[in-house]
Amino acid sequence: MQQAIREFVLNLGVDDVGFARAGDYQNPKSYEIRQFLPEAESFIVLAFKVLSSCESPSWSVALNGYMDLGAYAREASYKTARFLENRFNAKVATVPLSYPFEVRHDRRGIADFSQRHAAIAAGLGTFGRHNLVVHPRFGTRVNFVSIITDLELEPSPKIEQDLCIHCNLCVNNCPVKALEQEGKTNVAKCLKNALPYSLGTDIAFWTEFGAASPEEQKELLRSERYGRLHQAAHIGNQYMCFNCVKSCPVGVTAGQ
Ligand code: B12
Repeated sequence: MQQAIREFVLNLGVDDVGFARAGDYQNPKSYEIRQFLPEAESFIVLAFKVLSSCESPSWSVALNGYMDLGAYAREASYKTARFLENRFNAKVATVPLSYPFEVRHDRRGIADFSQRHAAIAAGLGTFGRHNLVVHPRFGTRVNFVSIITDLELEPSPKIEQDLCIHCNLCVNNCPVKALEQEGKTNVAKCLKNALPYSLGTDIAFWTEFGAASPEEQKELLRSERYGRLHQAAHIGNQYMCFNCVKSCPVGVTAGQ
């Protein structure tokens, strides 16, 4: 069964796949894995190499590479889940690459499930100094999605070796010094810089709009700021910084 799933996933063009038992999923801030699928026994993590075009000097091209990855990952996750249902009569729960997640006042900006912890449990990498998962072949340039299932799958061996080379380039290249504290990204700093057109900016814009005169309101709606907010609302995450990923030298030549 394991081999059939691996072959199916790799034949879709997914770059790597790992397996873990439900009990191996550990994250104190996450919901319990059985909240997503009460019969959960195992989970499968798919790894997607980030396109080299994500390092384009053109911001729109770089972001488009991530959007391509997101669209493809969604399709691959759905196809894999359907394969498990059809072939093995399995129950499945697909967990998103990024959004949606529950919006709650008591867990602001925290997703329901951690793809990074799932990837590590499934033997797909180890945490680096930038708090991202470093894959043995693709380094930092990799994203993950998980599929939880009631199938009993043999877990992949975990990676014991530290894959981060501790060069500190990610720390030094972070424009807002969000990685100074080892093991903890300063989320507020990273968010403000990497996603400057997210909810906080939206609220600030509309607060200013509400207090403005009709003429000022017209100007605000014609502004570049509003244009970027409007676009972000359509495309979802409008990332403007990729420095911690781009500066990582681990696995730079893999799969390019
Ligand atoms: C929210 C989120 C962010 C937030 C917060 C990041 C963080 N350190 O938690 C922001 C917008 C800042 C962000 C930035 C980035 N992210 Co991000 N992000 C996520 C997302 C959607 C959810 C993370 C989460 O809440 N997990 C669930 C909780 C239970 O587990 P946790 O991760 O251990 O918990 C963290 C959060 O709770 C967070 N947190 C705590 N309090 C608060 C408060 C607020 C307001 C926020 C926003 C977060 C937050 O801090 C915890 C410890 O890190 C995941 C996808 C996923 N579902 O895992 C991708 C994910 C972690 N991100 C990813 C990537 C690639 C990035 C960026 C490179 C994107 C970019 N272009 O800039 C940067 C890297 C920043 C860094 N070096 O840390 C990848 C990582 C891949 C890898 N190789 O490891 C993931 C796994 C997406 C994916 N499916 O592949 N991200």
